[in-house]
Amino acid sequence: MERTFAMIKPDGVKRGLTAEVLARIIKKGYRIVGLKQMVIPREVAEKHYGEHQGKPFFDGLVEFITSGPVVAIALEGEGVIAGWRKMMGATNPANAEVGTIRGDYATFVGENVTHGSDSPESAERELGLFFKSEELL
Ligand code: YYY
Ligand code: MG
Repeated sequence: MERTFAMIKPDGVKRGLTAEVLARIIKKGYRIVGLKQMVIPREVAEKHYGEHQGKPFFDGLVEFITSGPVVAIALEGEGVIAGWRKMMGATNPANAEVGTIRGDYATFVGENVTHGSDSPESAERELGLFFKSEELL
């Protein structure tokens, strides 16, 4: 069964969207196999977003993602990697369809509420960065 790494980013937690995002995941039928609220250490944030190192938004992105608590989530389900990306909507909320999380709850690309792995390889890598195997039930 496929697994992915999902996250409610600091803006989502701060704005009280945790329950709304978790409710959408649960109602969709994905299984939550790991869940924790945490402040991401800078080294972990830099690894997590390693593919964006050197881009103009990288420093701001690391600053933002470490700025407050996030909710780290491990999800399991049929086609969950692409399915969770679809539920989130486009990276830039201006392009995200109404009905998606980013389409419904965000206006600015720098604060777009949620994260989701974009491939099986990044899912495995990101789950390993955020969860020990014994934390996944
Ligand atoms: O995977 P996803 O979050 O949809 O987008 P990425 O292209 O991986 O970028 C990661 C993260 O970086 C994005 O969610 C917001 C931020 N970002 C930005 O602030 N400005 C951009 N031009 C592109 C991305
Ligand atoms: Mg990405």
